[in-house]
Amino acid sequence: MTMPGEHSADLHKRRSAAVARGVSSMISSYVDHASGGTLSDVDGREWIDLAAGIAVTNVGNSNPKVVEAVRRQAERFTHTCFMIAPYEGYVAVCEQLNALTPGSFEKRSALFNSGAEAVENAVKVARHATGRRAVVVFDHAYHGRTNLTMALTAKDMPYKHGFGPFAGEIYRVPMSYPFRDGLAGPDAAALAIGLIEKQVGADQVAAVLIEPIQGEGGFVVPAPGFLPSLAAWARANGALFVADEIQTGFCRTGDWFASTHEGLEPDLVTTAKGIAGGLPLAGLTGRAELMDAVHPGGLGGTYGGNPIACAAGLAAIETMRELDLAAAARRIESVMLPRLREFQQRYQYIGDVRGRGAMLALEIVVPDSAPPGRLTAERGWAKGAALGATPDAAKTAEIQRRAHTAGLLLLTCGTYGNVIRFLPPLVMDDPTLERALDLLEFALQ
Ligand code: PLZ
Repeated sequence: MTMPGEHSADLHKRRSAAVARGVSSMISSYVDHASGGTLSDVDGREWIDLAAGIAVTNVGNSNPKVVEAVRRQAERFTHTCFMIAPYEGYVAVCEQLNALTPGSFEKRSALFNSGAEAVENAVKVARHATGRRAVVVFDHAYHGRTNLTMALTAKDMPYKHGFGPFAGEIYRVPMSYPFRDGLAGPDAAALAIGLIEKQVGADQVAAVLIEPIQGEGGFVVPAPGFLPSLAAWARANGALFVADEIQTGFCRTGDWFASTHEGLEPDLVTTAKGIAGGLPLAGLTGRAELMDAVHPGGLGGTYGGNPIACAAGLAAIETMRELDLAAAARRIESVMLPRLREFQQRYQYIGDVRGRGAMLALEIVVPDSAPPGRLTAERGWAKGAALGATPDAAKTAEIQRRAHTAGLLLLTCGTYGNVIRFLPPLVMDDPTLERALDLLEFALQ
């Protein structure tokens, strides 16, 4: 961790006396203001932002349209509770979600405060609509920190450690992880499906819940064919296919949603993060007959779809459309990916470069543990060969520390803590992006 400036150090003292230790921060500098591509701390230092608040500020921080929408709505009314006295903003956000999520069938949506809450409600709807209980999730999955979503999340430390007992009827199967399993998508799916059928029972499954590209678990992009095979199995067996698009959604991967990439039409989709330019808002969208299976009053909450958050959401969505931020994410990929591959050629400890759009990552390994053919990157090596690519979490942390010292805000992720991930705001301009890559190169040296 970098040495904080004077004002940050003062704030840190106050924080230590006031804020619970369990809530930690990646850096010890305190933010004063932020924009489309940078954060400035209270001591006047600037950071290039490759975090976007964990894939939230896709339209940039304090995006002018979002700020104006928030201001106007705050002046009209701040809260009524949609369950008490409804308002247009909530309806309009649901209309947008229904139109933008994949699938041309009739849809309905409901709004919540956080990603975890949206996922919880996906499970509620899936169980209610199917009359079944089992929920299938995957290795490395991340779905939240509430009790039910901790059960859905894979990783013990820090998310689950000491917080059990967890909710029941959750079953975990292997994820397609090309760098580590060397399996083609349909083969990886057959493995997962075989386990579901033998250990859970096909007719017991309410939902197969998956991140189309895993976020916290390591930016794991499943091999082509994995997701379509699972979706087809779910359809054939009366289970719902549920896509958690909380991190991948809202233009992040070069389309409105990552499911679109392989032509998936999930029965239910969860959204949050990028939806509202930084205000807390989350959505659950799905086939009308499934969503409407729940009795009136069965879904809701005091703040879900708060009017200010909805106004911000509408402004953010309009901005994504106007600026074509899906194309912007593809452009970010075209700028970043060649540089990342060049780094991979130079640094043997970069085992894998992966991701899509503005959701890219490097997996850091112990070089000698990797198979010799690794750097050709075409996965021509034998099945499972990369299992020898020992994760190097210490080096990953060191790279991150060096980046932070140089003024580049970088996140890590992964079950083994050895993945460096890049989540720039989608409005980041090319010079800032190039500068970020130069700083990354410095950190990698
Ligand atoms: N599903 C796919 O990525 C949130 C969590 C950070 P909430 N990811 C960032 C942390 O350490 O708490 C996330 C996600 C996916 C669900 C969630 C949960 O969203 O808004 O944090 O509840």
